[in-house]
Amino acid sequence: MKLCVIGLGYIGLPTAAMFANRGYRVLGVDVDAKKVERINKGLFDIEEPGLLAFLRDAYNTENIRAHHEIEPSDVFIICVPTPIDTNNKPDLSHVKMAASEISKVLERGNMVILESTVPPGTTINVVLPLLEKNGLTAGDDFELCHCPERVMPGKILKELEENHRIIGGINEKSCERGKGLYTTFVRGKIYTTDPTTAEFTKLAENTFRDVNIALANELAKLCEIHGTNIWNVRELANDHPRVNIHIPGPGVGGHCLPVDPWFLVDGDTGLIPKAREVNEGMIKHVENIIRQNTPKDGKVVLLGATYKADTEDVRNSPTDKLVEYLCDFEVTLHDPYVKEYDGDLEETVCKADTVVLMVDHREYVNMVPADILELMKGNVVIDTRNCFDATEWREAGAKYILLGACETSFNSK
Ligand code: SAJ
Repeated sequence: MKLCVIGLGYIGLPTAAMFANRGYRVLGVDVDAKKVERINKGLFDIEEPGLLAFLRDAYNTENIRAHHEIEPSDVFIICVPTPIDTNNKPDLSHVKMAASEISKVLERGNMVILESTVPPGTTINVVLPLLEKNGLTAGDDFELCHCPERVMPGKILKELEENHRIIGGINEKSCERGKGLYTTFVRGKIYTTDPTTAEFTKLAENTFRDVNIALANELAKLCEIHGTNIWNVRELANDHPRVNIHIPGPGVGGHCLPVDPWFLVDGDTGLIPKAREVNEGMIKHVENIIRQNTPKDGKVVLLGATYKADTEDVRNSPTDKLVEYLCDFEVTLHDPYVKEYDGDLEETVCKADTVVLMVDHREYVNMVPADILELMKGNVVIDTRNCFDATEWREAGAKYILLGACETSFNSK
Protein backbone atom coordinates (compact mmCIF):
# COMPACT_ATOMS: atom_id res chain seq x y z
CA MET A 1 0.00 0.00 0.00
CA LYS A 2 1.41 3.37 -1.00
CA LEU A 3 0.55 6.38 1.09
CA CYS A 4 1.14 10.05 0.36
CA VAL A 5 1.23 12.52 3.26
CA ILE A 6 0.98 16.14 2.17
CA GLY A 7 2.51 18.64 4.62
CA LEU A 8 5.47 17.48 6.73
CA GLY A 9 5.00 19.62 9.83
CA TYR A 10 4.24 18.73 13.45
CA ILE A 11 1.41 16.41 12.43
CA GLY A 12 2.28 15.23 8.92
CA LEU A 13 5.82 14.06 9.61
CA PRO A 14 5.04 11.97 12.73
CA THR A 15 1.98 10.53 10.94
CA ALA A 16 4.08 9.61 7.91
CA ALA A 17 6.63 7.95 10.24
CA MET A 18 3.84 6.10 12.04
CA PHE A 19 2.77 4.42 8.79
CA ALA A 20 6.34 3.86 7.57
CA ASN A 21 7.22 2.09 10.82
CA ARG A 22 4.26 -0.21 10.22
CA GLY A 23 5.34 -1.25 6.76
CA TYR A 24 3.55 1.22 4.48
CA ARG A 25 5.53 2.83 1.70
CA VAL A 26 5.16 6.53 2.44
CA LEU A 27 5.86 9.54 0.27
CA GLY A 28 5.97 12.77 2.28
CA VAL A 29 5.31 15.90 0.26
CA ASP A 30 6.26 19.43 1.27
CA VAL A 31 6.73 22.72 -0.55
CA ASP A 32 9.80 23.50 1.57
CA ALA A 33 12.72 22.21 -0.54
CA LYS A 34 15.19 22.43 2.38
CA LYS A 35 12.94 20.35 4.63
CA VAL A 36 12.53 17.73 1.87
CA GLU A 37 16.29 17.56 1.45
CA ARG A 38 16.91 17.23 5.19
CA ILE A 39 14.29 14.51 5.64
CA ASN A 40 15.81 12.53 2.77
CA LYS A 41 19.13 12.65 4.67
CA GLY A 42 17.46 11.47 7.88
CA LEU A 43 17.62 14.90 9.50
CA PHE A 44 14.54 16.05 11.42
CA ASP A 45 13.76 19.35 13.10
CA ILE A 46 11.12 18.28 15.63
CA GLU A 47 12.45 17.87 19.15
CA GLU A 48 10.13 15.96 21.44
CA PRO A 49 10.69 13.11 23.87
CA GLY A 50 11.08 9.91 21.86
CA LEU A 51 9.97 11.46 18.60
CA LEU A 52 13.39 11.93 17.04
CA ALA A 53 14.29 8.26 17.60
CA PHE A 54 10.92 7.28 16.14
CA LEU A 55 11.51 9.38 13.03
CA ARG A 56 15.01 7.92 12.64
CA ASP A 57 13.55 4.39 12.92
CA ALA A 58 11.13 5.26 10.12
CA TYR A 59 14.01 6.60 8.02
CA ASN A 60 16.01 3.43 8.60
CA THR A 61 13.13 1.23 7.34
CA GLU A 62 13.63 2.95 3.94
CA ASN A 63 9.82 3.08 3.73
CA ILE A 64 9.73 6.86 3.84
CA ARG A 65 10.98 9.42 1.39
CA ALA A 66 10.18 13.09 0.83
CA HIS A 67 9.52 14.98 -2.37
CA HIS A 68 8.07 18.33 -3.36
CA GLU A 69 5.44 16.84 -5.70
CA ILE A 70 2.48 14.54 -5.15
CA GLU A 71 2.70 11.13 -6.87
CA PRO A 72 0.02 8.48 -7.57
CA SER A 73 -0.75 6.62 -4.33
CA ASP A 74 -3.45 4.46 -2.77
CA VAL A 75 -4.14 6.90 0.07
CA PHE A 76 -3.58 10.65 0.34
CA ILE A 77 -3.50 12.33 3.77
CA ILE A 78 -3.65 16.13 3.84
CA CYS A 79 -1.83 17.68 6.86
CA VAL A 80 -1.21 21.22 5.64
CA PRO A 81 -1.53 24.38 7.77
CA THR A 82 -4.84 26.24 7.94
CA PRO A 83 -4.04 29.69 9.35
CA ILE A 84 -6.24 32.77 9.63
CA ASP A 85 -5.64 36.01 7.74
CA THR A 86 -5.29 39.46 9.33
CA ASN A 87 -9.11 39.73 9.55
CA ASN A 88 -9.40 36.41 11.40
CA LYS A 89 -10.85 34.72 8.32
CA PRO A 90 -9.75 31.14 7.51
CA ASP A 91 -7.02 30.84 4.90
CA LEU A 92 -7.70 27.56 3.09
CA SER A 93 -5.20 28.15 0.29
CA HIS A 94 -2.90 25.26 1.32
CA VAL A 95 -5.84 22.82 1.58
CA LYS A 96 -7.16 23.91 -1.80
CA MET A 97 -3.74 23.57 -3.39
CA ALA A 98 -3.29 20.07 -1.91
CA ALA A 99 -6.75 18.93 -3.12
CA SER A 100 -6.12 20.31 -6.62
CA GLU A 101 -2.75 18.58 -6.86
CA ILE A 102 -4.17 15.27 -5.62
CA SER A 103 -6.95 15.53 -8.19
CA LYS A 104 -4.34 15.43 -10.98
CA VAL A 105 -3.13 11.96 -9.94
CA LEU A 106 -6.25 10.57 -8.21
CA GLU A 107 -7.39 7.17 -9.48
CA ARG A 108 -10.41 4.93 -8.99
CA GLY A 109 -10.10 3.02 -5.69
CA ASN A 110 -8.00 5.67 -3.91
CA MET A 111 -8.86 7.28 -0.56
CA VAL A 112 -8.32 10.92 0.47
CA ILE A 113 -8.18 11.97 4.13
CA LEU A 114 -8.17 15.55 5.35
CA GLU A 115 -6.50 15.87 8.78
CA SER A 116 -5.98 19.66 8.80
CA THR A 117 -8.34 21.59 11.10
CA VAL A 118 -10.93 23.33 8.91
CA PRO A 119 -14.20 25.30 9.16
CA PRO A 120 -17.39 23.20 9.13
CA GLY A 121 -18.38 22.19 5.61
CA THR A 122 -14.88 22.37 4.10
CA THR A 123 -14.54 18.66 3.27
CA ILE A 124 -17.82 18.57 1.36
CA ASN A 125 -17.97 22.07 -0.11
CA VAL A 126 -14.30 22.81 -0.81
CA VAL A 127 -12.20 19.62 -0.92
CA LEU A 128 -14.70 17.27 -2.60
CA PRO A 129 -15.42 19.47 -5.67
CA LEU A 130 -11.69 20.11 -6.20
CA LEU A 131 -10.94 16.37 -6.09
CA GLU A 132 -13.78 15.61 -8.52
CA LYS A 133 -12.31 17.99 -11.11
CA ASN A 134 -10.67 15.02 -12.84
CA GLY A 135 -14.07 13.46 -13.59
CA LEU A 136 -14.14 10.86 -10.80
CA THR A 137 -17.06 10.79 -8.33
CA ALA A 138 -16.43 10.95 -4.58
CA GLY A 139 -18.05 8.06 -2.76
CA ASP A 140 -18.34 5.93 -5.93
CA ASP A 141 -14.84 6.12 -7.40
CA PHE A 142 -12.82 7.16 -4.35
CA GLU A 143 -13.34 7.47 -0.61
CA LEU A 144 -13.13 10.75 1.28
CA CYS A 145 -12.94 11.43 5.05
CA HIS A 146 -12.13 14.20 7.47
CA CYS A 147 -10.09 12.77 10.33
CA PRO A 148 -9.04 15.73 12.50
CA GLU A 149 -5.67 15.56 14.22
CA ARG A 150 -6.05 16.00 17.99
CA VAL A 151 -2.55 15.55 19.40
CA MET A 152 -0.93 17.87 21.92
CA PRO A 153 2.46 19.29 20.90
CA GLY A 154 4.88 17.92 23.48
CA LYS A 155 3.12 14.53 23.55
CA ILE A 156 2.69 13.90 19.83
CA LEU A 157 3.90 10.31 19.67
CA LYS A 158 1.96 9.15 22.73
CA GLU A 159 -1.25 10.92 21.72
CA LEU A 160 -1.11 9.76 18.08
CA GLU A 161 -1.35 6.20 19.33
CA GLU A 162 -3.51 6.62 22.42
CA ASN A 163 -6.05 9.34 21.59
CA HIS A 164 -9.48 8.47 20.27
CA ARG A 165 -10.03 9.39 16.62
CA ILE A 166 -13.04 10.65 14.72
CA ILE A 167 -13.51 9.57 11.11
CA GLY A 168 -15.96 11.77 9.25
CA GLY A 169 -16.58 9.87 6.03
CA ILE A 170 -18.76 11.07 3.13
CA ASN A 171 -20.44 7.63 3.07
CA GLU A 172 -20.31 4.36 4.97
CA LYS A 173 -17.60 2.90 2.74
CA SER A 174 -15.37 5.92 3.39
CA CYS A 175 -15.95 5.58 7.16
CA GLU A 176 -15.09 1.89 7.15
CA ARG A 177 -12.01 2.25 4.97
CA GLY A 178 -10.79 5.26 6.98
CA LYS A 179 -11.31 3.34 10.21
CA GLY A 180 -9.38 0.39 8.80
CA LEU A 181 -6.41 2.61 7.98
CA TYR A 182 -6.16 4.26 11.41
CA THR A 183 -6.60 0.92 13.18
CA THR A 184 -3.01 0.33 11.99
CA PHE A 185 -1.63 2.40 14.86
CA VAL A 186 -4.45 3.94 16.94
CA ARG A 187 -5.02 2.17 20.24
CA GLY A 188 -7.84 4.51 21.30
CA LYS A 189 -11.45 4.24 20.11
CA ILE A 190 -12.26 5.16 16.52
CA TYR A 191 -15.65 6.82 16.05
CA THR A 192 -17.27 7.23 12.65
CA THR A 193 -19.55 10.09 11.64
CA ASP A 194 -20.11 12.55 8.77
CA PRO A 195 -17.39 15.08 7.76
CA THR A 196 -19.13 18.21 9.07
CA THR A 197 -19.68 16.67 12.52
CA ALA A 198 -16.00 15.69 12.61
CA GLU A 199 -14.93 19.21 11.59
CA PHE A 200 -17.22 20.85 14.14
CA THR A 201 -16.19 18.49 16.95
CA LYS A 202 -12.49 19.35 16.54
CA LEU A 203 -13.29 23.07 16.60
CA ALA A 204 -15.59 22.64 19.60
CA GLU A 205 -12.73 20.99 21.52
CA ASN A 206 -10.23 23.80 20.97
CA THR A 207 -12.88 26.50 21.47
CA PHE A 208 -13.91 24.86 24.75
CA ARG A 209 -10.31 25.14 25.94
CA ASP A 210 -9.85 28.72 24.75
CA VAL A 211 -13.11 29.95 26.33
CA ASN A 212 -12.33 28.17 29.60
CA ILE A 213 -8.83 29.66 29.74
CA ALA A 214 -10.43 33.08 29.14
CA LEU A 215 -12.66 32.51 32.16
CA ALA A 216 -9.63 31.58 34.27
CA ASN A 217 -7.82 34.73 33.07
CA GLU A 218 -10.86 36.92 33.78
CA LEU A 219 -11.14 35.45 37.28
CA ALA A 220 -7.41 36.04 37.83
CA LYS A 221 -7.79 39.75 37.07
CA LEU A 222 -10.87 39.95 39.32
CA CYS A 223 -8.92 38.30 42.14
CA GLU A 224 -6.31 41.05 41.85
CA ILE A 225 -9.06 43.68 42.15
CA HIS A 226 -10.65 41.95 45.12
CA GLY A 227 -7.33 41.40 46.87
CA THR A 228 -7.40 37.64 46.81
CA ASN A 229 -5.50 34.85 45.04
CA ILE A 230 -6.76 32.96 41.95
CA TRP A 231 -4.48 30.02 42.66
CA ASN A 232 -6.07 29.45 46.06
CA VAL A 233 -9.55 30.09 44.67
CA ARG A 234 -8.93 27.66 41.82
CA GLU A 235 -7.68 24.93 44.14
CA LEU A 236 -10.69 25.25 46.41
CA ALA A 237 -13.25 25.60 43.58
CA ASN A 238 -11.83 22.69 41.58
CA ASP A 239 -12.40 20.44 44.56
CA HIS A 240 -16.11 20.73 43.70
CA PRO A 241 -17.20 17.72 41.60
CA ARG A 242 -18.55 19.84 38.73
CA VAL A 243 -15.99 22.68 38.57
CA ASN A 244 -12.81 22.73 36.50
CA ILE A 245 -11.31 26.21 36.32
CA HIS A 246 -8.46 26.20 33.80
CA ILE A 247 -5.02 27.69 34.42
CA PRO A 248 -4.61 31.46 34.09
CA GLY A 249 -1.47 32.84 32.49
CA PRO A 250 0.08 35.47 30.23
CA GLY A 251 -2.09 34.49 27.24
CA VAL A 252 -2.84 31.67 24.86
CA GLY A 253 -0.24 30.82 22.24
CA GLY A 254 0.47 28.04 19.79
CA HIS A 255 -0.96 27.43 16.36
CA CYS A 256 -4.32 26.00 17.42
CA LEU A 257 -6.24 27.76 20.19
CA PRO A 258 -5.61 31.33 18.96
CA VAL A 259 -6.75 30.28 15.45
CA ASP A 260 -9.38 27.55 15.51
CA PRO A 261 -12.20 29.41 17.36
CA TRP A 262 -12.29 31.83 14.40
CA PHE A 263 -13.29 28.94 12.12
CA LEU A 264 -16.61 28.73 13.97
CA VAL A 265 -17.59 32.40 14.06
CA ASP A 266 -17.98 35.11 11.48
CA GLY A 267 -17.56 38.53 13.07
CA ASP A 268 -16.52 39.88 16.44
CA THR A 269 -19.64 39.48 18.56
CA GLY A 270 -20.55 36.76 21.02
CA LEU A 271 -18.78 34.67 23.62
CA ILE A 272 -16.11 33.08 21.40
CA PRO A 273 -14.57 36.34 20.05
CA LYS A 274 -14.85 37.82 23.56
CA ALA A 275 -12.84 34.92 24.94
CA ARG A 276 -10.20 35.52 22.25
CA GLU A 277 -10.08 39.18 23.26
CA VAL A 278 -9.65 38.31 26.95
CA ASN A 279 -6.81 35.87 26.21
CA GLU A 280 -5.08 38.26 23.79
CA GLY A 281 -5.44 41.02 26.39
CA MET A 282 -3.50 39.13 29.07
CA ILE A 283 -0.18 40.19 27.64
CA LYS A 284 -1.13 43.87 28.05
CA HIS A 285 -2.03 43.05 31.64
CA VAL A 286 1.42 41.54 32.20
CA GLU A 287 2.99 44.57 30.51
CA ASN A 288 1.18 46.86 32.97
CA ILE A 289 2.42 44.87 35.96
CA ILE A 290 5.99 45.14 34.62
CA ARG A 291 5.68 48.89 33.96
CA GLN A 292 4.33 49.55 37.45
CA ASN A 293 7.28 47.77 39.04
CA THR A 294 10.27 48.56 36.83
CA PRO A 295 12.29 51.78 36.59
CA LYS A 296 12.17 53.68 33.31
CA ASP A 297 14.65 52.17 30.78
CA GLY A 298 15.26 49.31 33.25
CA LYS A 299 16.49 45.84 32.34
CA VAL A 300 13.72 43.25 32.10
CA VAL A 301 14.58 39.57 31.74
CA LEU A 302 11.85 37.32 30.34
CA LEU A 303 12.19 33.63 31.23
CA GLY A 304 10.61 31.48 28.51
CA ALA A 305 10.08 32.33 24.85
CA THR A 306 7.95 29.36 23.77
CA TYR A 307 4.14 29.22 23.82
CA LYS A 308 4.08 26.71 26.66
CA ALA A 309 6.31 24.63 28.90
CA ASP A 310 8.86 22.02 27.84
CA THR A 311 8.53 22.58 24.07
CA GLU A 312 10.69 24.44 21.57
CA ASP A 313 7.61 25.74 19.70
CA VAL A 314 7.50 29.56 19.67
CA ARG A 315 4.49 30.05 17.40
CA ASN A 316 2.16 32.84 18.65
CA SER A 317 4.06 32.89 21.91
CA PRO A 318 2.85 35.53 24.44
CA THR A 319 6.52 36.41 25.08
CA ASP A 320 6.91 37.52 21.45
CA LYS A 321 4.11 40.06 21.85
CA LEU A 322 5.46 41.25 25.19
CA VAL A 323 8.87 42.01 23.67
CA GLU A 324 7.11 44.32 21.16
CA TYR A 325 5.22 46.11 23.94
CA LEU A 326 8.34 46.62 26.07
CA CYS A 327 10.40 48.25 23.33
CA ASP A 328 11.34 51.17 25.61
CA PHE A 329 13.01 48.80 28.13
CA GLU A 330 16.19 46.79 27.83
CA VAL A 331 14.64 43.35 27.32
CA THR A 332 16.60 40.08 27.42
CA LEU A 333 15.16 36.64 26.74
CA HIS A 334 16.15 33.28 28.13
CA ASP A 335 14.80 29.89 27.07
CA PRO A 336 16.59 26.54 27.46
CA TYR A 337 14.54 25.10 24.55
CA VAL A 338 15.20 27.85 21.99
CA LYS A 339 18.71 27.94 20.52
CA GLU A 340 18.70 31.72 20.13
CA TYR A 341 18.07 32.25 23.86
CA ASP A 342 19.62 29.23 25.56
CA GLY A 343 22.58 31.08 27.07
CA ASP A 344 23.65 30.88 30.70
CA LEU A 345 20.72 31.73 32.97
CA GLU A 346 22.85 33.45 35.61
CA GLU A 347 24.57 35.64 33.01
CA THR A 348 21.18 36.56 31.55
CA VAL A 349 19.67 37.76 34.85
CA CYS A 350 22.80 39.73 35.73
CA LYS A 351 21.95 43.38 36.55
CA ALA A 352 18.24 42.85 35.83
CA ASP A 353 15.76 45.18 37.50
CA THR A 354 12.88 42.79 36.90
CA VAL A 355 12.72 39.08 36.11
CA VAL A 356 9.46 37.78 34.61
CA LEU A 357 8.64 34.07 34.52
CA MET A 358 6.68 33.66 31.27
CA VAL A 359 6.85 29.89 30.73
CA ASP A 360 6.97 27.24 33.46
CA HIS A 361 9.74 25.14 31.85
CA ARG A 362 10.90 22.48 34.30
CA GLU A 363 14.38 24.09 34.33
CA TYR A 364 12.97 27.18 36.07
CA VAL A 365 11.12 25.46 38.90
CA ASN A 366 14.25 24.84 40.96
CA MET A 367 16.00 28.17 40.50
CA VAL A 368 17.63 29.25 43.78
CA PRO A 369 16.15 32.64 44.76
CA ALA A 370 19.18 33.89 46.70
CA ASP A 371 21.55 33.12 43.81
CA ILE A 372 19.39 34.94 41.27
CA LEU A 373 18.69 37.96 43.51
CA GLU A 374 22.37 38.39 44.23
CA LEU A 375 23.04 38.85 40.52
CA MET A 376 20.11 41.19 39.87
CA LYS A 377 20.24 44.95 40.25
CA GLY A 378 16.62 45.18 41.40
CA ASN A 379 14.54 42.61 43.26
CA VAL A 380 11.27 42.39 41.30
CA VAL A 381 10.23 38.87 40.32
CA ILE A 382 6.95 38.50 38.43
CA ASP A 383 5.52 35.01 38.15
CA THR A 384 2.81 34.65 35.48
CA ARG A 385 2.38 30.87 35.93
CA ASN A 386 2.52 30.23 39.69
CA CYS A 387 5.75 28.39 39.04
CA PHE A 388 7.83 29.67 41.96
CA ASP A 389 7.56 29.23 45.71
CA ALA A 390 6.38 32.67 46.88
CA THR A 391 7.60 32.27 50.45
CA GLU A 392 11.10 31.23 49.39
CA TRP A 393 11.46 34.18 47.02
CA ARG A 394 10.10 36.67 49.54
CA GLU A 395 12.29 35.34 52.31
CA ALA A 396 15.30 35.75 50.00
CA GLY A 397 14.36 39.43 49.58
CA ALA A 398 12.38 39.47 46.33
CA LYS A 399 9.44 41.68 45.63
CA TYR A 400 7.54 38.65 44.37
CA ILE A 401 4.42 39.40 42.32
CA LEU A 402 2.10 36.61 41.28
CA LEU A 403 -0.34 37.01 38.37
CA GLY A 404 -3.87 36.73 39.72
CA ALA A 405 -2.95 37.48 43.32
CA CYS A 406 -2.42 40.68 45.21
CA GLU A 407 1.07 40.93 46.57
CA THR A 408 0.26 40.37 50.20
CA SER A 409 -2.32 37.61 49.94
CA PHE A 410 -1.49 34.16 51.24
CA ASN A 411 -0.12 31.83 48.58
CA SER A 412 -0.80 28.13 49.12
CA LYS A 413 2.46 26.97 47.52
N1 SAJ B 1 -3.01 27.46 28.44
C1 SAJ B 1 -3.39 28.25 29.50
N2 SAJ B 1 -4.17 27.68 30.47
C2 SAJ B 1 -4.57 26.37 30.42
C3 SAJ B 1 -4.16 25.57 29.33
C4 SAJ B 1 -3.37 26.15 28.35
O1 SAJ B 1 -3.08 29.44 29.59
O2 SAJ B 1 -5.29 25.92 31.34
C5 SAJ B 1 -2.21 28.06 27.34
C6 SAJ B 1 -0.84 27.43 27.15
O3 SAJ B 1 0.11 28.02 27.98
C7 SAJ B 1 -0.60 27.72 25.67
C8 SAJ B 1 -2.00 27.66 25.04
O4 SAJ B 1 -2.90 27.80 26.12
O5 SAJ B 1 -0.06 29.01 25.49
C9 SAJ B 1 -2.32 26.41 24.26
O6 SAJ B 1 -1.81 25.27 24.91
P1 SAJ B 1 -2.63 23.92 25.10
O7 SAJ B 1 -1.76 23.00 25.84
O8 SAJ B 1 -3.97 24.19 25.68
O9 SAJ B 1 -2.95 23.42 23.62
P2 SAJ B 1 -2.11 23.17 22.27
O10 SAJ B 1 -2.34 24.35 21.38
O11 SAJ B 1 -0.72 22.78 22.54
O12 SAJ B 1 -2.90 21.90 21.67
C10 SAJ B 1 -4.32 21.96 21.48
C11 SAJ B 1 -4.92 20.69 22.06
N3 SAJ B 1 -6.38 20.83 22.15
C12 SAJ B 1 -7.07 20.51 23.26
O13 SAJ B 1 -6.55 20.13 24.27
C13 SAJ B 1 -8.56 20.61 23.20
C14 SAJ B 1 -4.54 19.49 21.22
O14 SAJ B 1 -5.18 18.31 21.67
C15 SAJ B 1 -4.91 19.74 19.74
O15 SAJ B 1 -4.58 18.63 18.91
C16 SAJ B 1 -4.12 20.95 19.29
O16 SAJ B 1 -4.56 22.07 20.07
C17 SAJ B 1 -4.38 21.15 17.81
O17 SAJ B 1 -3.50 20.81 17.01
O18 SAJ B 1 -5.49 21.59 17.44
